Amino acid sequence: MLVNGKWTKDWTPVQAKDDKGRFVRQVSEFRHWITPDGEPGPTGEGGFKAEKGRYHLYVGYICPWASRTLMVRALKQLQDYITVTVVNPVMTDQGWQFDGFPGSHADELNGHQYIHQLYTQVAPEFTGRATVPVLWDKKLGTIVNNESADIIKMLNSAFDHLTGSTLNLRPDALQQVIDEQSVKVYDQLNNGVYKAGFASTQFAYEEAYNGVFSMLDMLEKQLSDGRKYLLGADITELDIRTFVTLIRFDVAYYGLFKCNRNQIADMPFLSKYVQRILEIEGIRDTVRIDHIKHGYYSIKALNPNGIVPAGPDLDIIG
Ligand SMILES: N[C@@H](CCC(=O)N[C@@H](CS)C(=O)NCC(=O)O)C(=O)O
Repeated sequence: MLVNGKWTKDWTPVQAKDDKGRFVRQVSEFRHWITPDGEPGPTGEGGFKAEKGRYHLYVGYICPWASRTLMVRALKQLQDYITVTVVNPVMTDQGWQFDGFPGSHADELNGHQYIHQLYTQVAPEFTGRATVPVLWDKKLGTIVNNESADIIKMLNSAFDHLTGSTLNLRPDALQQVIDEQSVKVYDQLNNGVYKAGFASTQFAYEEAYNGVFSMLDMLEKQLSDGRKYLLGADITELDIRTFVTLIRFDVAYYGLFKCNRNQIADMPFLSKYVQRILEIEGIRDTVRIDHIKHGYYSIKALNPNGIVPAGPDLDIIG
């Protein structure tokens, strides 16, 4: 991580822990919003008007948080509006690096070698972890936002007047239920698998493991009435938040994070649901199993010898 703008090498995936050994995730720092007219959003400053070609996403295919921004970019047909750079999924002792892995890119925009250099370019005294995703403004040469929960919301509406997209991932009538369920899905599933993987006590691990599987059981039941998506016939933000963890589950979380009661492949409704979402136009391009596998298994604290498991076979990806 960065401390007063200087890279410190003792990177550990356990960002912080509480008195019971629970993993605690860092709060994001850059919280401006792109809006149709450049007016300020719910947080941060104004001046970030939606414009074609002005904004850029730095992402990793390994990363569920970054991947949800890629999913919304695809669903909202923003590929021609927002450009993308993909980092190398293998974590180095300087954090995320550009280039050097099939499907990753050099940083053509800013010419950096590492993601942390983007942060110090904008905030020379930055203290914190240099995470992806980063939503970058090419015009002002700055970070707009590095919190994927904000980014997926702004991409859902800020460009609609330019793209003509009518898909709404947060319809008014569902916003409350999306937000309520998202809190639980985040706590028990998205972040729950990390809490299991990075627990530093048996207690914290078992607590997280139980949370993960009670959520998966609940979601399996929710889908068992034949509905297409979690809240009915149409895809919403809740599906995107859920999918990014489900698609990484069998290949990374089941083994590396010890979430091993069963795989998603053993849950028929969830398996079909994952498949259904993968088949939506543009979504398969946001998923690279090789990045996910090599990336997670490069976390030295959990897998010191760096051996990447051969299995499981994932029929689902094709
Ligand atoms: N709150 C952030 C979290 C992003 C995050 O934790 N990204 C991870 C990759 S999955 C990262 O870049 N970690 C690097 C580090 O912790 O040093 C978001 O959702 O955008």
